[in-house]
Parts: sequence; C-alpha cells; structure tokens
Amino acid sequence: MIKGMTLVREVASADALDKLSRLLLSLGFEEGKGWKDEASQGTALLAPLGNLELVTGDRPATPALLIEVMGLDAIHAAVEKWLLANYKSEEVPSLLAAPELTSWNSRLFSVKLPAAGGEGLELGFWQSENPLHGKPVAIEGDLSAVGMKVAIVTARWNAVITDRLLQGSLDALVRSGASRADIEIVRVPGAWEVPSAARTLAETKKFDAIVTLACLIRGETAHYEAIYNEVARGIGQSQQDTNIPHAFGVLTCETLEQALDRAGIKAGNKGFEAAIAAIEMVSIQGKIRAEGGK
Ligand code: DLZ
Repeated sequence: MIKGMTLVREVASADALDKLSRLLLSLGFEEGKGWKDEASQGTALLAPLGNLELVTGDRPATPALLIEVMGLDAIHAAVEKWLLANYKSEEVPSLLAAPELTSWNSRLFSVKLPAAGGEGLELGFWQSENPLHGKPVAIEGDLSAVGMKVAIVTARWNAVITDRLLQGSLDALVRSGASRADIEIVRVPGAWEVPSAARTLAETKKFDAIVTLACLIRGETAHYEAIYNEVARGIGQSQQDTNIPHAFGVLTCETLEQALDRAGIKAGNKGFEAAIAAIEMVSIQGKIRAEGGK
C-alpha cells in the first residue's frame, strides 16, 4: 500500500537550505520533521496534496518540480522579493520568469535557483484557470425554481419581521424562475403553529418544498427556549417524516433590532436565504434520485 511520496532535491549549502526553506514555508508549505546529523541535514516541506504525473507525447517542457498554488501573482511577487534579497538584482530577470498561460488552461512561472558548483534547482509555480479545478466531484443543487411548487408558512407574530422574511422568500423564488401561481402562502398565529401547518402542507404531497418563517425574540418571550426547541424539532421531524425539504427561516434573536438586521436591514434577509436553500435541496434530491437510478 502506498503511504506517500518524497522528492529529494539537493541545495548548495546549509545557508541555502535555510533561506529556501524559509521562503517555501512563508508561501504555505507546512513544516514537516526535518533532520540533521554531523554530515548533512534536511528540511521536510509538506504540501496538502501531491501526485506523481506520468506523461508522454509532444508537450512543452515544464520544470520537473511543479508547485500548485492559489494567488499566483502574490506568490510571484514574494519570490521576486526573496530573489532580490538573496541574489544580485541584475541576476533576477534571468532567474525569474513572468507568469504565462500554459496550453493546459493554467498560468505558470518558473524560478531558477543556481547553486555554486551544483546543478541548482528549478521550480515551477502554477495555478489553474479553471475555477472547478481540484474540487472534489460532488452532487450540487442548481438554483433554478422553474416549475417548482413551494409552500411558505409564515407566523403573524412579529409581523414587522416575518413580512420582510416573506418578501425575501418570494423574491428568491420568483427571481429563480418560480411562478407566483405555484407558491402557496399560509399564515399561522405564531412560531408555535409553524411545524403543524408545515407538516399538513407536506403531507398533501402537492409541494416540492416548504419554507418556514417565524421570529422569536428572547426579550419578549419568557418561554423562548421551550418554543424554539419545539419549533425546530417539529419542522425537522416533518422534513424527515415526509422527505420533503423544509427550509428553516425561523429567526431567534435577542432584540428587535437584531431581528430587523436579519430581515434585510443589515445582515441579509434570512427569508431569501431559506428559499434559496429550499430550491437547492429540491434540485439535490432530484439529482441524488437520478444518480441512484444509474
Ligand atoms: C406567545 C408568543 C410569544 C410570547 N412570543 C412569540 C414570538 O416571539 N414569536 C412568535 O412567533 N410567537 C410568539 N408567541 C406565540 C406562539 O408562537 C403561539 O402562536 C401562541 O402561544 C399560541 O399557540
């Protein structure tokens, strides 16, 4: 069983080893377990990922040691600064190349680190231009609500807040392509009643998702914890029992001001966010079912 891979490169001196190790650590390598004995020493520089790439065919030459990075231009600037501190300034242009596009949808720059009397070292730093590069393949939901039927349950208690949450949810659904005719709005007295209405709606099997909206304010609700726990439990249980996504747009706030902030004044609109989560979950469910049928 393979455990790991180690690439060994020799540098000219203990001083060169120290300087280069510092540079690479500052760029993001993690320090591993180095070693030192009477005759020699080594620094271990750990990268989060590594792979052995075997290639063939007619292809442009690349440095044998390629380091994948994020923020290529910042890395280039840091390497240039380091070169200027450690080599003569007139040497630097011949040691450091500018980042260039490769034929494999990436940008790359190479840096040569000559060693007195030795082979020296050439490093290539590169960054993919593909935003999905390196991301694990995953099932992800789309944000299209076209054709989706959604029920929104909203509490009348603290209506100054819940009406804003409702506007946010409607905005998200309609902007994502849902038809207003496919959105059912149900108003209930307070947060306490939300789970039961959500469950009744879910059990009709007429809706792809349920969005639940309410606002509990601790300062005004003595039994706040008791109500909140039951509301959260009831909505979660309805979702699990019916297998229809229930988005949780129940605000739990210390003050009215905090609630206003979360209803669109400052910190986004939680009703909007809940509706987006519902849309995403409907899409994810469809994809998981489709994958399962493969
Ligand atoms: C009673 C009550 C209180 C004190 N506070 C809130 C609140 O902050 N947010 C909310 O949505 N509802 C509150 N309620 C009403 C209860 O949720 C419920 O509607 C009533 O107790 C009637 O069952």
